[in-house]
Parts: sequence; C-alpha cells; structure tokens
Amino acid sequence: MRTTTTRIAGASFVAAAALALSVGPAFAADGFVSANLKPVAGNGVQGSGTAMVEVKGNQITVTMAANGLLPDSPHAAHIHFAAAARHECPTLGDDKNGDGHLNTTEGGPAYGDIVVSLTKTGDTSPKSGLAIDRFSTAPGGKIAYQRGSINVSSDVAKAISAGESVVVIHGVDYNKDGKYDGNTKSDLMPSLPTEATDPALCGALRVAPAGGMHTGGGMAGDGLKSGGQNEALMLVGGGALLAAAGTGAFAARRARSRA
Ligand SMILES: [Cu+2]
Repeated sequence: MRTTTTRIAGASFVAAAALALSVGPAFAADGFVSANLKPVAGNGVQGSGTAMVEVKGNQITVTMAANGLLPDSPHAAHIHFAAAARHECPTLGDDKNGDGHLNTTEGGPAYGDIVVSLTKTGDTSPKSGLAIDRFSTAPGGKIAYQRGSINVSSDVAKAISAGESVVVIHGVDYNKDGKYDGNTKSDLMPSLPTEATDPALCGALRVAPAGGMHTGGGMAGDGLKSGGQNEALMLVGGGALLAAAGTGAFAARRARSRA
C-alpha cells in the first residue's frame, strides 16, 4: 500500500514540476534584445535612441525611444531581418549609387527586409511598412513607443532572439526645411520623396549582456535605484518598467544560478 502511495505522490510531483517548467520561459525562441539607435551613415540625422524587444513564443513586445527626428512628420519604423543580410546597420560602403546618402534599398544587404512594422495601431506585418498614418509623427522630434502582443513567425522570433535583427526608423529632412520634399523619389514608393522613407536612425538588436538589462534581484525598481547599468530603461521611463517586469523570470533564474 505504502509503495503505491509513494509512487502516486512521486508521479504527481513530476507532473507539478513539468507544469512549473511549462509556465516559465520554455520556448526555444524566447529572448531579450536591445539596440542603441544611431544616425544612419551619410544621412545626417543628429539623433539617437534605444530599442528593446522581448520575445515570448511567437509574440514580441517592443519598447523604443528616439530623438532628433523631423518633428510632426510620419516616421515609418520597422524591425528588419533577412537570413542573407549582415545583421547590422549600413555603412557608406552600401551607397551603391554614390550620392552620399543611403536609401532604404541600399541598406538592405546590411539589415534585410521589413519583418515587423512598428505601427501604433492595427496590422504590424510587412504589409504596413509604409502605413504612414499609423506611425509616430515624432512630436518635438521624439518618439516614445511601446507595443506588446505583436505576432511574428517562428523564424522571425528566432532571428530576433539570436540578435540578428535591426531596428530602423525612417524619414530624413536633408535640406532642413521642416518637411519631406525634394525631387528624388522614394525607392519604396515613388509617390513620396526619398526624404520620407530614407533611413534616419538604426540599431542592431543584440542579446542583452549579462549584468546589463536583467541585473538585480528580479525587481525593476532595484535595478533603477542601483543606477548606472540601466540607462536604456531610464531613457524610456515608465513603459520600460512594464517590459522589465516581464523579464522577471530571467532575473530569477540568474539569481538562482548565482546562489
Ligand atoms: Cu524600415
């Protein structure tokens, strides 16, 4: 009798352990990556920013902050990736036509295709890549963006978690006249000037280093108070706390392995 009881208890313990594992970050594609956004070579935007992406299964949460953009004008923003791309931001070596600027197509060998459109509402697929009315217009030249529950394919989720994707914010006012204009047509949509779609800021989404984003005892507040290593979180403010809270499982796991 006792043996049977023990065996049953043992079995339910195993079941409970399996359940505990299944609610943790058990998907192969899960991950957390971040990027420092910098001016795209040749395009003269004096701005910067940060982006963070949390991957859970086939869904991502994106938190992004940027400045130095043309104010009150739509800025298409995407996550780019292609298996054959270099998984980085373009350099002047990618300026195929030698005009000193990089358009979106010229950056392709570096960052690949649009895989996620960082729209504020509605569809986030590549189809919305130029859905100008659903992107931030950068009031004051700044973008503060957060969106969760963005569905991506398994391949895209894996690529992002592996540190192979790149965030690009588009829209450059080359002649500094406060609007998108000029005679050069957009390589993406000929009805728009190239200013409206050329890449402005870019950052490769890399796996957050140990002791970086996930530091501390699992509480985002502790990380902020300790200061120094959470610059990106502080830049984007409250929204980032939500994102950081979602990474508690990682922090707990790290704390456990340290103990
Ligand atoms: Cu893009």
